[in-house]
This record gives sequence, structure tokens and C-alpha cells, in this order.
Amino acid sequence: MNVLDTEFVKGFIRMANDGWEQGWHERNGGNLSYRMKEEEVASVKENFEPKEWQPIGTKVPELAGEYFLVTGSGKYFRNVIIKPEDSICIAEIDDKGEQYRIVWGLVNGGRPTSEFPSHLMNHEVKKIATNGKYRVIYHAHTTNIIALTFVLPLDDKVFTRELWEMATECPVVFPDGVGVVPWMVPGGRDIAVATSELMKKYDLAIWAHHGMFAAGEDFDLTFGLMHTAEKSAEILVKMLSMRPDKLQTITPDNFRDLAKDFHVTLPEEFLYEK
Ligand code: 2HA
Ligand code: ZN
Repeated sequence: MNVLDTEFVKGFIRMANDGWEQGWHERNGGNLSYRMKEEEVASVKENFEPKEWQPIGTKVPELAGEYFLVTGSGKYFRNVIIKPEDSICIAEIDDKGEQYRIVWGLVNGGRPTSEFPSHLMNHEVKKIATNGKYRVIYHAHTTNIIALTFVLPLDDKVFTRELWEMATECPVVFPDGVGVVPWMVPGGRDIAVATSELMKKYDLAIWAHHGMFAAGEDFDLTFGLMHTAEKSAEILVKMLSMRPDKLQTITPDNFRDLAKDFHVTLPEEFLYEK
């Protein structure tokens, strides 16, 4: 089967384009990866032309033998929909989880996203934590979340509580909360380790002054998670632009009532008195 005719590739391309249309992917900003299912690998394997093995730059033994659909380094989300073979690739992980090789795509050369170490370490954490259910890792330069990292303390508790308060659906969509990584040099192993540590607890990690990482089961859930958190951040930016304080808000007891009716557990650490 032609790679571009498969549902998972169509879903990936649509998500990349949705992110572009949201304004989260200026120039080559952001990256997306998807851990393929065995049957998806089998359905397109006839198209594979393996290139040289390359070091990943970190170790992900739990991902040995897995295949990932991933955006290319320096490639533009804006172009994914019109020239996918040039913008994205399928990469295979070796049997130790230390090297990768491109088996399809990036027809004009290149390599997977510069954030491949962060993507893979997040995938590894989520694969273990969800028994293989989670397959998508998404990094976007979400404008309003980035703006907030200049004015709110870089603290998981503060970001979680403020984002929850700005839209009633938030605690239901991300009941575990959101983690915050202080500013770090992107692209390397250190930021990958810091992010994957947070991914043990959360599905969302903010990179201060940079953007956000989201993890999820499929494209709809992962895009929806990014979109919900960013929209909440937009409401907070608008609110703070009108006045510095709130006249009324959702209270800790309101959250406890919501948790009961919506059958979610909201950790008390986020329901502190202010
Ligand atoms: O792909 O977003 O963090 C470019 C980036 C790096
Ligand atoms: Zn980035």
C-alpha cells in the first residue's frame, strides 16, 4: 500500500496542517511524532528503503524495534500537506534503542526533528505508563502559553490551577495537571530528560519561553489537548489584559463538585487556598 494512502498518515498530515492553521508553527517551529502500530508497519513495509543507522543521542530501550512517523528537522508544518514525502519520514529504532534509520520519506535528504530525543523519551515513558495506548507526541509554539511563562511563576501548581480556572472543561480534559520545564537549551538530551520526567505525571509539559509538549492516544485527543490548554491560556491573557485580578472564579469547592459529577480525580495539591 502507498504510504500516503494510509489512514494514519492522512491523520498525521491533517493534524500538522491544523497546527499550522492555528498559528503555532512559524517557519520550522514545532514537531510531531506517531508510534506506528504493527499492522500499519506491515501495510507499508514494501515501500521501505532503509538508510544508514544514526545515533539517537539518548537511550530508549523500551522502543527497540518500533517505527515512528515524524516531521523532519528544519521542515515547515506549512508544507506538510503539499509535499509530505519531503517534510516527514518513517524512522525505525534499532534493537537496543540507541540508533535510528530513515526507511521512508525526506526524499530530498534530512533527518527527523531536532527534538527527536525529547519525542522518543516521552514516547518511552508513555508507552510504559499506558501499556502501549499512547502513540502521539506533539510539540507546538503555542503563543498564549508562551506569553504566560513571562508573567506566572514557573511552577506546575500555579500553571495547572490558573489554566483550570479559565475554562470549565480544562480539569476534565487534563485532570492530572500540567508540568513546567524552566528555560533550557532545546534539542538535546537534558531537556529531553527533564520533559520525560514530567511526562510520568502529566500529559502536558510547558517549555518556558518556547512552547508546549502534549502526549496522547491518537491525533484527535492529542491535538484537542494542546488546543484546550492553549485556548485556556488565551482567556487568561485576555483576562490579565483587562485587569490584574479576578472578580469571581471557579473555587476549589467548585472543582471538587465538578470532579464528582464528571468522575475525574483532581489532585488536592492543585486545589490550594490562594
Ligand atoms: O523544530 O520547534 O524546538 C523546531 C523546534 C525546536
Ligand atoms: Zn520548538
